[in-house]
Amino acid sequence: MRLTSLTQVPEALRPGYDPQAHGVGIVHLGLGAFHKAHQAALTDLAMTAEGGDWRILGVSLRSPKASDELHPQNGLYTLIVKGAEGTSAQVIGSVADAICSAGIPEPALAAMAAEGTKIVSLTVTEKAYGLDRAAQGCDVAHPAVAADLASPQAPQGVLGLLTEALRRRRDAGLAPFTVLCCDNLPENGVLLRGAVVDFARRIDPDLSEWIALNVTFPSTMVDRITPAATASTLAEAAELTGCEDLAAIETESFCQWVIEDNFPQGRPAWEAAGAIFTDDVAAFEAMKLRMLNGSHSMLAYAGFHAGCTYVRDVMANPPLAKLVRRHLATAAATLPPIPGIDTGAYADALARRFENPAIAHETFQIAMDGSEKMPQRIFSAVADARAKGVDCRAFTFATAAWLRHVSGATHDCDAYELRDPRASELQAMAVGKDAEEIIAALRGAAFVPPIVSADDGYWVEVTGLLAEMLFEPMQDVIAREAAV
Ligand code: CS2
Repeated sequence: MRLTSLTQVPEALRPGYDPQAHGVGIVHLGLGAFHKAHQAALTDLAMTAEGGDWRILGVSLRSPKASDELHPQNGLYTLIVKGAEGTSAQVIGSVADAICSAGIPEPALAAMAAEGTKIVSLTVTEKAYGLDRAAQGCDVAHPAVAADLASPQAPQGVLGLLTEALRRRRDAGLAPFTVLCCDNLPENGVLLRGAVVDFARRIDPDLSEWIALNVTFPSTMVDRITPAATASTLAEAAELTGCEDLAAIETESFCQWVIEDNFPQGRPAWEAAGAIFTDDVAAFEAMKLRMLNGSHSMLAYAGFHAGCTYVRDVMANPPLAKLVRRHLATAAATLPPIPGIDTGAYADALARRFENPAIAHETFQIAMDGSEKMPQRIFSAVADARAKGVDCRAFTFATAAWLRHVSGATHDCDAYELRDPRASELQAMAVGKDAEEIIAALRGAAFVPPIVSADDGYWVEVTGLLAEMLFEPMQDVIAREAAV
């Protein structure tokens, strides 16, 4: 097939507006597949519905791969949507351009400080924030935070970039931008606000006060299952559009965005794209983190070690699928009621999404960064479960499966990379150790909340399960667990 450029895509697949006629109003930090499938796609729909200068300058913080792919395509890319109703493709026009700030922060800072920029949004994953969650401030031991505190005018990390750009705006007499965190963290706006205000205080107390008084950090809940793009994604995009596209991505049809409406400088008409604006994002976020993400983490660890490459393989394995259902029900039982939400129906919908045969979502991908994910996905639910008398077996099972993964080798001794910012700390705790030793070390780790660390009954159960998982094939442990 002879492929053309994306600018020549058939009319029906083009953005519903002329991208060039719209200015940039958003700088996005963390230009990955998730941003392209979620916020950029919804901004595209919002501009189709109501216009506005809301195009996005995408910034990758670490690798130039995304900008190398998107820049030559004028920011255009194909979004392939795979649902029960079939597969469709659409070219997204909301990304105006893409740059990489690694080692050269100036263009990103200049864009964030530009008068037209009203929003800086972020999807940088949990580990990039340098959050000290206990104190809700910045973690000065985090390498990017420490480096940015030492040279605040040439920042590399998100706290440094946000703070320096806000300083420039204040000094230029410009209104601040709204900071929109779109990562899977509880009350993500509140957490990020605390970290930025604390970071700025360490450099310039007046700036910190100006930020605290003038900058809004709405919290959000974001949801769309988006696997990393592969060669087959690009081949499918070429087939669907007739165009060559190095930046194509694929995602599910489900998409949810719950946002606190606090944008003093304005925002796109995201409600026209289906976003929900509410004052109570925290309740939605807790539900999503504990149910979707918590069961995702459990099934990623247990599934990967039971030979399931993709989430859909887990759901096709009856004992594992039963444990996913158990996890969803347990997580739901820890939540306070949310008006208008039936958590049973939400659990059913999640199971169907996980089963989606068209989505190849790797368990190994979800297994990444466990030490950054377990606190809000599993540990935060334990205290509520105890208070409500909910059986914690689903959580002890998930915790043991995560610790099994930390060993870095399968039951058949195939080694894999432990992808976690605390990989060396975790492996020092776990490799060559027995279950008791691993648990004793883990209970002292800073990322385990004290109330969970002190729960002897919890750890007795984790120890028993981990001992089984260290000695037996994971499939056998799963089969026994599901038979209960
Ligand atoms: C997943 C999430 O990789 C992970 O840890 O649990 O990325 C999940 O797919 C998204 O939050 C879905 O919205």
